[in-house]
Amino acid sequence: MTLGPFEGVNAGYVLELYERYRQNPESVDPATREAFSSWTPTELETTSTAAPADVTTPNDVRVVVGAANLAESIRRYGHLAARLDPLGSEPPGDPSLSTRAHGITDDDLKLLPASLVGGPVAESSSNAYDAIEKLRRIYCSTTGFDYSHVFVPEERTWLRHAAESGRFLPPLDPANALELLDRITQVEVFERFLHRTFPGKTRFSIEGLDMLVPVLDAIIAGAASHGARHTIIGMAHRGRLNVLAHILEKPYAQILAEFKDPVAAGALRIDLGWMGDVKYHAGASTAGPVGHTYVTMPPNPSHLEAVDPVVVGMARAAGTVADRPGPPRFDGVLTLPILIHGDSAFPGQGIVAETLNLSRLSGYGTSGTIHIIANNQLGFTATPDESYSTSYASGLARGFKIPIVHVNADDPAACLEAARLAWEYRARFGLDFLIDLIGYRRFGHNEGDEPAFTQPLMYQRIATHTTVRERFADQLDQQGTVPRAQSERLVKKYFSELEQAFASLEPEKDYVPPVSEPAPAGTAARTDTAVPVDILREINSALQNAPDGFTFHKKLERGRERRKAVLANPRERTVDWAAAEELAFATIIADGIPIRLTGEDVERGTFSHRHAVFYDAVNGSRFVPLQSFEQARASFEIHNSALSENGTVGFEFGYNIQEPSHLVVWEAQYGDFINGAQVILDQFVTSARAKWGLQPSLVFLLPHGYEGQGPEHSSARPERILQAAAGINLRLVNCTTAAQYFHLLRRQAKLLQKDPLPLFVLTPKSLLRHPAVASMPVELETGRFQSVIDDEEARSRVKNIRRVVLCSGKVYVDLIGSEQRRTSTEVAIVRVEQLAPFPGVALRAALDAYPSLRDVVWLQEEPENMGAWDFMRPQLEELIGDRCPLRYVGRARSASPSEGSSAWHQLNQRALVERTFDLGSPVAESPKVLSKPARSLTGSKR
Ligand SMILES: Cc1ncc(C[n+]2csc(CCOP(=O)(O)OP(=O)(O)O)c2C)c(N)n1
Repeated sequence: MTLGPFEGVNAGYVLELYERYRQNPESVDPATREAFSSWTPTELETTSTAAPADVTTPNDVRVVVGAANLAESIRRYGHLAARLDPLGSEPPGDPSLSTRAHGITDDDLKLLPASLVGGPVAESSSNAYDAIEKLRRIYCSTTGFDYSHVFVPEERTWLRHAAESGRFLPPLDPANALELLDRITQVEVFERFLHRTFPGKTRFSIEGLDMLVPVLDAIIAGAASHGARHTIIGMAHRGRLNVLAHILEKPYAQILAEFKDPVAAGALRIDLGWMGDVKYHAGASTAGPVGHTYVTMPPNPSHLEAVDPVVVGMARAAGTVADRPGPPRFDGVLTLPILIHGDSAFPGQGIVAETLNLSRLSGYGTSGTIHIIANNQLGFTATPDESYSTSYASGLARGFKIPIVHVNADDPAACLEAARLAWEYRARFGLDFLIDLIGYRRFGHNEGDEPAFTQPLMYQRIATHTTVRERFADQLDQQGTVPRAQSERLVKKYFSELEQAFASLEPEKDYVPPVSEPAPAGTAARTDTAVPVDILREINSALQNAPDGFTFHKKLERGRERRKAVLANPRERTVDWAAAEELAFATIIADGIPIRLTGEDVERGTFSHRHAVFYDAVNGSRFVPLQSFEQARASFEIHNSALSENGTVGFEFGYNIQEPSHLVVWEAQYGDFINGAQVILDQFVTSARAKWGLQPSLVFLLPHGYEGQGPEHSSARPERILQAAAGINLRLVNCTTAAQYFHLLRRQAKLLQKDPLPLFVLTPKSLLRHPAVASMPVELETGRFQSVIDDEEARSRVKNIRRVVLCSGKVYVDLIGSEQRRTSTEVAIVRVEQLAPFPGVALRAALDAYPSLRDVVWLQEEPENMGAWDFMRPQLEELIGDRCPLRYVGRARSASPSEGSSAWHQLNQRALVERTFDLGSPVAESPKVLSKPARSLTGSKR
């Protein structure tokens, strides 16, 4: 055992150990015992320039241990005594930070060598006291370094050295100081101008956190110097306009035009489905690189933190190269994501934890996201005590081993040091970093709000608290660096810039609505998706080529044998759902379109049907056929996701809008769980086009169908999706055959450029392997996706048909497998494969084919207040007119999507089928259907 030159915590630990050994040699392990038998603690004196202390007596050991522990306490808990609040509140402090708490005095420290404290401060100190005082200035000043939770020694050592070396402090020479003063003047004057010009108008001023802008400048410039070419910033309302103006370079004229609200004068394009959004939600991109990097800020809904996974997904996509077969390559250096959080929202919103949890997962990492908490010490009216249970707003980040720097936003140099540390750490370790920028909020939550109602004392202090610009200008004036007259000239300069922009404003011209033109009608319907069987056979056979010596699991071998022959006979129903999906994906990749497929357990597939990834049964190695087949011309990536919906769907949405040329597919474990992502669906996926002119094309695979598995494994809640459907914002499909699925996926890939829309697919569960769902190879070679499928059997007797039943998905299979179907000659079953957009033309054609209709039935498995009924009803009524009545068959209105009992389920399914075919019973006259539970099934005797 070589004990080497000791420093800091090591010294403390070793000396503690040595003291134990001295008192009882048996209390340490044999190797340590042996080392200590020939060692004395004077070996600690290595590099000190101070008079060497002879540390050999027990009392000396106690003093040395005390000194080492004091140094360690300052490093670990110094942030608790740091003066982080610009408003001057007392820091909590910690007893372990006092010298006395360690049983020693300042005089004791003066007799000890500085090397005992260790780190860069030791090198310039004459003794331990001197070094400790320097540590106090570093750790207990206006910066609180909070990194002791970082477990990886290399990272922690780097952070310690970075904090203690002062290497990241900005040089505040005249040039730098003036530049910084100039910047914070620009930031402050912008807000003051808006305040004066639009009194009372909401702008969510940055004031109190003005240093956010120079901090962003420093991070972006630093990252660019390390090779970043694209910065993506996610942020909420606070300070957004200022960041848009000064970091994204959004012209003042455009922002001022938005304050004038020019929509009233004709910019509204409701004809294109565009509704716009409030100005502090708008996104922007720089027209060209700023320094060396482009900067983008995606639009953001009010839902705090919801943009977090979107930004990291965008960053992932921006750094991904996917144009070659195999897995895509990700280069995190190219893209820098920055997330600006609220101090109440960060700890409070679960999506933050979901996003942080993605940060180190393969397939989701960004090589480090820089987080900034814009900490104004309030959330609307709520205080920190009311907002979080952690000590700091940033507490959550500790669990993810993210280094944290708390910094007083009134100390410009400290803020810039934090920024420099952040990007250097990211550049070195490729990991997340968090800056807790602690300031205050000069006005109320918004500018029309009275904050003194709830925070009277705080706002008394704020009323007399000078701005960071004024403080810094004073400081520079006193130092003689920048005279006061010069700083006043800066204020005037920026006021006059804004006044000029305002005077020459032409709101109708300066305001540019981000409208997306819809594709010409019928684009999707005309899309050709057929693939000749010969080509499919070649691709299929290439997909079966496993690496030499690869051992498949025995049970999977049988499936692979079947898969080999899946296209053998063009007219045999051999193509099941999984085969159709794999062939669709393979042909899309062969067309040069990269695919990304993620979701919980997607590699195997929840229902053990996909097996897109094989593991060698002997050595565990991975084989992904879609990454290695010979015809591939683009990458394929598939990732089992973290157990998250809101976070992962947000991530995929971001990936999708950043890389719209990739087919991005997210699969729910069961469709029911998608409501965990309801915020992302509502605020981004289905409304992004109407609010922000974005054109997402994300695909959702949502296992759906009533199979007796209870209320949480039956319904993907199509009613929620349909409620959001408004013509040009999404497609919802519930298709019934493997061939339809094949054409649908291929159509989506082809529409990525021409007519992108999010696609929701209600996918089968038990039907994945059902013969009724399987298709013939020839169906892949001919045709295309059909939004409505007419009843082939009924075609020969159209005049006899009294009832057309319209239905969708699995319930169709229940109908055609029923006894009633075999005997009934008067009922035709028409499948509505696409629910939204409403396939009116195809449905009209189908209904027109039956001249003798007595009624049309909408059949669904879901309760009447769920499923597609509410969406279909008005549109079908309009389509059918007074030709015949429209009736409903389905479960009665219910608070829960399905029964919890499998037997009860079967009862209801049977009743559905019976009512559907029953042309004569009074039930057919009544829209209300379905049984109550039989007493025997409820288990109740009453
Ligand atoms: C998900 C969500 N819940 C509630 C709100 C309403 N709301 C808007 S701002 C705000 C306070 C946010 O506080 P903080 O995160 O500290 O940011 P600040 O406004 O102080 O900058 C609240 C509760 C919201 N916008 N989003």
